[in-house]
Amino acid sequence: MALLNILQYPDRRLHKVAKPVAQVDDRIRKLVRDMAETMYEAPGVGLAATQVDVHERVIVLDISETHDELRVFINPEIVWSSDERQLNEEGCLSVPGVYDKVERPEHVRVRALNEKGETFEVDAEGLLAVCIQHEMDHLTGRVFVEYLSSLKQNRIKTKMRKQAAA
Ligand code: GNR
Ligand code: NI
Repeated sequence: MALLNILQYPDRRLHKVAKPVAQVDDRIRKLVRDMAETMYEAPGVGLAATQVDVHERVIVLDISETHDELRVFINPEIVWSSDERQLNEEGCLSVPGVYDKVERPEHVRVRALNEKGETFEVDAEGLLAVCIQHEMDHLTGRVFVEYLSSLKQNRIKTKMRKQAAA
């Protein structure tokens, strides 16, 4: 097991687009274990491979209070999303200390591979739906602050650069 370094916004590597995993093998299973350890230690409810500078479509999530319900999504795709929207306060391990409201579909149906390389689908709503969409955005190079006004984005960039320099 190993703790991985989490890239901090604004870092251009957070905007790279992840490639699909070609084969779910031991290398991917080790990445999943290390990402889970990094997420629990942070602590966070989710982590995308992009955040640890690995540009492959891998996500780990655990929204349980007991931190014992790890969910792994490899090559996730949203196969359906609702017209209904929800407005939720989001945060991100790559933008620590920043929280703001983002509107997203309330329900999504996601198809992905598990750690054994088997296809599964899950219907998600509420916080799970928010987190899946937040993590899938990371895989396409999008950080949640990009949904905010450019004024807010510039303030966040300035604040993060000051924190990084301190
Ligand atoms: O830990 C996290 N909490 C969170 C809260 C609301 C909406 C999304 C998230 S994801 C975040 C961890 C993270 O940055 N994942 O990419
Ligand atoms: Ni995030």
